[in-house]
Amino acid sequence: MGVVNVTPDSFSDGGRYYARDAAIAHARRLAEEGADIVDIGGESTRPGAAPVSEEEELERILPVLEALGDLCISVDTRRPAVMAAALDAGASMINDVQALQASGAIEALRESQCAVCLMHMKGEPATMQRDPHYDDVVREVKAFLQERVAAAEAAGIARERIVVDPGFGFGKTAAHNLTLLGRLAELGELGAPLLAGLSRKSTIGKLTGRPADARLAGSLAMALIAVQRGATILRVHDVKETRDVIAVWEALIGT
Ligand code: 9MG
Repeated sequence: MGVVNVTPDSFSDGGRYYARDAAIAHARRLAEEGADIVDIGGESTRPGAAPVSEEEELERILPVLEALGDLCISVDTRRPAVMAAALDAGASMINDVQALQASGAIEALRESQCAVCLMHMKGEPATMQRDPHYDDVVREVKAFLQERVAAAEAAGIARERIVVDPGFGFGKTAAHNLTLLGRLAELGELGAPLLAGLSRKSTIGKLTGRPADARLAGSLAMALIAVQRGATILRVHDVKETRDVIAVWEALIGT
């Protein structure tokens, strides 16, 4: 899954794809590099990001989505109205960092056949990194995801449509993220495909001392570890390089 942020203030690319044509060209480049899914987002969820209205979010993503009808597009949104509009415009997947907890979110998806990513986040984006605490981060994230899968299924979203994600960096310290990565296989017990988004995140910055635009090597290491522990979808900025790493690993496990 390649990332396209149609935002002026994303942590990872600093707004380079905010303009419609730049976002479309970037999505096409990621698909050519081997992304099976392109994840388009119009709201930055990094702490401190400026709030965006529903209208603005729609204005950012819909023109991009409409120009990419031939690709498998995921839309990263927390808003039911944006989910519904994105599905009308041809999105195949909704990536919700709030795991369909917003009122009306489940209903927005129920009648469609789209896939949905249910992600764990502790707290709200603006404040989630203020001293997050867990007794056992893996157990708590797993219990949350289990509950959200059950809620989605009970509301009529078939299990085959659901992907789960521990939400690296969303209300988690670097130590929490490393524990989750190390024990990622335990989340495989939920029986849903596992998505991991570690690309360029601050834990890599903490481990390597590098800024977001110099975290490629760290991101590739994280991606490989995630796949080895059961992730089947990687949300990444650097598709070509990630593909190469996974191809080398797959050649080895195929021997
Ligand atoms: C939107 N977004 C930013 N980081 C993410 C992650 O790790 N997972 C998912 N599903 N979405 C993310």
